[in-house]
Amino acid sequence: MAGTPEFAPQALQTLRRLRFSAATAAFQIEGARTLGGRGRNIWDDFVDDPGKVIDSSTADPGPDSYHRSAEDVELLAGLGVDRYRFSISWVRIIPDGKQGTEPNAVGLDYYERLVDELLAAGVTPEPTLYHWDLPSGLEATGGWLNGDTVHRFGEYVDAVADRLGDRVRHWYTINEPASTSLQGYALGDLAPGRAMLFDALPSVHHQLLAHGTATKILREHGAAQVSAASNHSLILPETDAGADHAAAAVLDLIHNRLFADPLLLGEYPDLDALGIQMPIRDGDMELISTPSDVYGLNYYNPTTVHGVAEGPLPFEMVPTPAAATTGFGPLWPIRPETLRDFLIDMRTRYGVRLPPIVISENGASFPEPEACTGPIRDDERIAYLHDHLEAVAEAIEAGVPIAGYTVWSLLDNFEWADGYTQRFGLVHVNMETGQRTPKSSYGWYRDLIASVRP
Ligand code: IFM
Repeated sequence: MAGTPEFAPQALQTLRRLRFSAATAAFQIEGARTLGGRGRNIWDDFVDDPGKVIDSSTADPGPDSYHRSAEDVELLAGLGVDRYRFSISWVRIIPDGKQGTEPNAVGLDYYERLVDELLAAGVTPEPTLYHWDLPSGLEATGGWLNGDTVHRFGEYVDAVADRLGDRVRHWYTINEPASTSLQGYALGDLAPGRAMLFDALPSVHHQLLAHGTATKILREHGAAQVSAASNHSLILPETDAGADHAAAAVLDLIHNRLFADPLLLGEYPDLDALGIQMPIRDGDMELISTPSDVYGLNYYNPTTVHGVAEGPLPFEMVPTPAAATTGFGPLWPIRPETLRDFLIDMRTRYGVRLPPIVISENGASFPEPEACTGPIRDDERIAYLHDHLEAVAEAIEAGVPIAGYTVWSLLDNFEWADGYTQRFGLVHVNMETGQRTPKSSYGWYRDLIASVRP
């Protein structure tokens, strides 16, 4: 195709070392919110609260993968990905999330069928156990602010591992704990929609404990690879002023190090300046830092901040200077070299404690129509993915261990508070009919994967 970016031969050679995947998440693609004995989660509550989702969409039916998963598997097989990162809905398995609830066989059957279909198609399943969809019954008792949620998560993981552990060897535990703590509990723009600012931070500790708990359980069930999927961003000061540098250091602390340090070093960074005390009990830090086989890292864009002298937070996010932006506008700039720089920083910060990184999400949304009659030419997405993969290759060449790369997303889907207004898919989905139409980025990713295979 004219204008399609090419990789340099050295970059292509480097990319041969990666395993390739594409990702989705249960609430964003399944629909069928009231079927199969499924219970309610915090996103059901969020979408049913008028005004919370920008276009009032409810994720149901959305891509309707609950009924159309066979088509998704066919698309994955056509793409030639090594793996598929999907998520399991907690409330399809334990509908009320509570202690002592019998696991729901219909929910387990659904995921077992999906796993079997993937394996039959030669695609390795890599499910995520928690992608933001906490049972509503647990949010009512404090959600991730309550340490008891960790035990309930352990029971759910046990039920899933009992059913799937003989076939699934690769797992993600908790997706983007930073988004849940910062946007869900501190600021409230994601479910559960609380706005507790720094009081939200115990939710960090409990999610990390849930990760450690799940890791132990999954290992007992023979898992070969377990990891959280942590979202990170390179934080840039707006100017060289001391106040902007100080603001960048604070956001780097609470967005990046607050999650990576305990996972990789077994300790929190110094939080005294923020007046935060984590509810740490004996043995917690060992559990959280149970060695992971890989470090799952979601990366989309850098974040630029400006120091704020007085206010509830010591920083304010401002647009990053960039040649181009995604469908989200100036706060979601396209700066691929910041992925390379962030990966190199990870290696510098964590040295030999850093296991191979898997890029567990990377991708971009661009304005695209709801209905399409033929393939959509999404050259901007191709350029975004190409340039970020080039950044990954450069990081590998600079000595960062990187084992895999995952596109977000296989399908257009429900983009949380942004509803259907942001489309991330390699495959266009008509949200009225569920019809799937591969975009040109699908063909591009397929050809790239084919070209780096022996
Ligand atoms: O859609 C989300 C996904 O659920 C988590 N990571 C970021 C994606 C794009 O915003």
